[in-house]
Amino acid sequence: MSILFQNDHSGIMSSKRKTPWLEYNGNTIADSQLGMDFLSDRLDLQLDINLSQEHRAVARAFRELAEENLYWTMCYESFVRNPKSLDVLLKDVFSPLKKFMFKNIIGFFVKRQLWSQGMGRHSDSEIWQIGREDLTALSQYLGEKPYLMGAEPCQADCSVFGMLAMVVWQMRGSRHEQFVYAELPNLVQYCERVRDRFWPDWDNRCKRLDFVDDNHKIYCQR
Ligand SMILES: N[C@@H](CCC(=O)N[C@@H](CS)C(=O)NCC(=O)O)C(=O)O
Repeated sequence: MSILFQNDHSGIMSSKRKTPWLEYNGNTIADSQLGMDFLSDRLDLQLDINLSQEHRAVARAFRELAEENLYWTMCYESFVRNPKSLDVLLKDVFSPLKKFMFKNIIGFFVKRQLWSQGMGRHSDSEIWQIGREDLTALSQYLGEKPYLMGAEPCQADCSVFGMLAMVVWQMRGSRHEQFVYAELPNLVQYCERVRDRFWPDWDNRCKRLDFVDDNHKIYCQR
C-alpha cells in the first residue's frame, strides 16, 4: 500500500515547534514516530506485525540510537565543526542571505541544544568516537541483510534510513560521510536499496520544483 503525499517545505514548524509533522484529513500530528503511529492506526497498516517481541525491542533500540544519539553527533558535525557540509543540503533551496542565517543563527541554537542535550559537552574527538561507534553498530547489525531486521523493511528502517541518507548524500566532506564510504559500504548500499525501492523517482524528486498553492505557501515537490 502506498499513501499519496505532498511535501511541504514552507518551513512552518509543528505545534511542538519542531519538524517534521504531517497533516492527514485535517488532523495535524507532530513528530515523525507519532505521525507513523497515527497513520498506522488510522489506515490499519499493521506495521512490524511479523517481528518477534525481541526483534521489536532491538528495532526500537536502533531507532533511538539513530534519532537520539547519532543525530546529535551529526548536528555537531554539520553545525559546529564543518558548517560547509550544509551547502549540499541547502543547495539552491535558500537565497544566500537565508543560507547565511540558517548556518549562523540556527547554528547558534543548535549549539545551545547540543549543550543542553549533553553531546555538546564532549570534546571533538569524543563526539566523533560516539558517532563512529553508532555507525559501526548499525553496520555490524545490518551485516548482509537487506534491511535492518531482515528481508523486509520495518518502521525502524524509516528512522535509520532518514539519518543515514543525510550521512551518505548530504554531509559532504564530513567525517561521517568519509567513514561510511571508506569503512562501512553496507550502509551506503542499504541507503541505495531503500531509495531505489521506495523512491524510484528520487532524482526528479530531489530537483526543486516550486509552485504556489491557494494559500500562497511555497511548496517544494521532492
Ligand atoms: N523525534 C522528533 C525529532 C524532531 C526534531 O528534533 N527536529 C529538528 C530538525 S531535524 C527540529 O525541528 N529542530 C528545531 C528545534 O529543536 O528547535 C521527530 O522525529 O519528529
